Amino acid sequence: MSDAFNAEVKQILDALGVKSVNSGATTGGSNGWLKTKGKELVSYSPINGKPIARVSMAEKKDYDEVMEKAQAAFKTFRMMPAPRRGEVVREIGNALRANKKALGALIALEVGKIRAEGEGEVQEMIDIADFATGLSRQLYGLTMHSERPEHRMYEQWHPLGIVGLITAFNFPVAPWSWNSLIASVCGDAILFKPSSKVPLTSIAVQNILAPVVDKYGVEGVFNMIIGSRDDVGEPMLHDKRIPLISATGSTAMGKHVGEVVGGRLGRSLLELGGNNAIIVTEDADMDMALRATLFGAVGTAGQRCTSTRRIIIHASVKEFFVNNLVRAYKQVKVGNPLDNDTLMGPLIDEGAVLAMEKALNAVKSSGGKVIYGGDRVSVEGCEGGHYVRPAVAEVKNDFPIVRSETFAPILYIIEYNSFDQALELHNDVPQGLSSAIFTTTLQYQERFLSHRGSDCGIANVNIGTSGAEIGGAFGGEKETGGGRESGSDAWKGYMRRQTNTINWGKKLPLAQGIEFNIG
Ligand code: UN1
Repeated sequence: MSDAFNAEVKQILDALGVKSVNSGATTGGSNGWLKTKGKELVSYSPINGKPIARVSMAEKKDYDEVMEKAQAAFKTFRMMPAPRRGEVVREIGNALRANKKALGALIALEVGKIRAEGEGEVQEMIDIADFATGLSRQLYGLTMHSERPEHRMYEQWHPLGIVGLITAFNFPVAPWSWNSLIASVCGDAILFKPSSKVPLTSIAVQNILAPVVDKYGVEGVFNMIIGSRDDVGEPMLHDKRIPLISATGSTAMGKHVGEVVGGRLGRSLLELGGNNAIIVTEDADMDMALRATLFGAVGTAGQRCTSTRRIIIHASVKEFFVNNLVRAYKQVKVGNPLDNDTLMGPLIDEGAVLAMEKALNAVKSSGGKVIYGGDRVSVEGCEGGHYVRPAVAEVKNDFPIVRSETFAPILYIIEYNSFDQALELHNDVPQGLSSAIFTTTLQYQERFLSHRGSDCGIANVNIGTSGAEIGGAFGGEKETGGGRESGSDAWKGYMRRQTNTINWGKKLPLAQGIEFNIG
């Protein structure tokens, strides 16, 4: 690796206060870092497989210490008026704005996304900060008309407590912001456990927040802990002091979270795997459909939960579409994500490359055909990185491999003849996160969006499956877990609702007209 690259890495880390060895736990602010002494966790860059920096992981005793601080902080923080909490979040948004370039570059370095997508992830954080700031003045409850005279009935929303947050490597910090910035205007404290594949980006975010935490005296609200499953992950799931666990990851992981948290009647908010498809009808605008497919399937090297995994295409336009798609794929520059002309960076690690190869072998053994890509790519100056060529394969929707999510840039092409069949194929997978249709026919569009259409949490028309805006509720159905985070009224998941009925009269009428008198 060149000296220029090493100099750039140093510059990114210095700009964000990431050291060569970092503490694995903080209760927030410049004084919140614990002196963790656990096993050393190395963060390797997928760009070249080399270590970037290290973290001494938190142990169970650190977890206990952080939880105690979080509990105490929650008691104070919930007393702060919500609009003031919104001010804290507004300043966090401004701090993120000031650090957008550096943090975007660190995401590129640690996750392997291209710079533009790294900065895009930071932009999501900034956008949700703005949204949450406005929301801090709009945590509205309803008022109802009581059935009893001289009674008033309404509902109000109270802070919930400590929100446990577990996230995946592919979006190391945007889901942190959807959850933490909304939960904090709601008056909650947060305990964040990032993926141990990408700890440095989360450490950098804590450094960015620190001056705001100090200024408002909110240590204990934005907690972060990096530790093993045994020391941190499992204790979080079992901890009755955490009323809500919000988790992003695989369906297998989500089932475990749901079982454990459900077992103690806690709440869980799950954002799990997707198997997102685009239906391309015979009259679709092919140029738009091709561009959306390219971004959806190749963007983030196919490692978004919203990545496009299946194209369900009318037989009459399949050949045209596939030929043009392959032509576009051939022009995708795979390489160092920090280089400006790269369109696709590496996969996260060797395991991801092996999973991709295994999936493509399964395609072949089921009778499918790999039309393009799937081979490893060696990138000059980035030996040791995990580069592949994005793949396109012709398959049947009922191949077992097509029904499961492979977190890699593999796009499955599935042909249909009638629109009924397209909808059936579309919904015939276990997952239900994002979906799209490209069509110029109103009837197809509306059927896709109707209750008989897409069964996903997100359904788009003439827009791809990935790159959702923060303003809508984000999440999906079936094995995607049912959770909703980010915009719309997802904030309600981070609060507890209380229904209040007040009798301002001199009598005590019972509801349902019941008479209950002595004598
Ligand atoms: C994820 O992959 O976990 O809609 C989140 C999108 C992004 C978020 C993806 N806004 O693609």
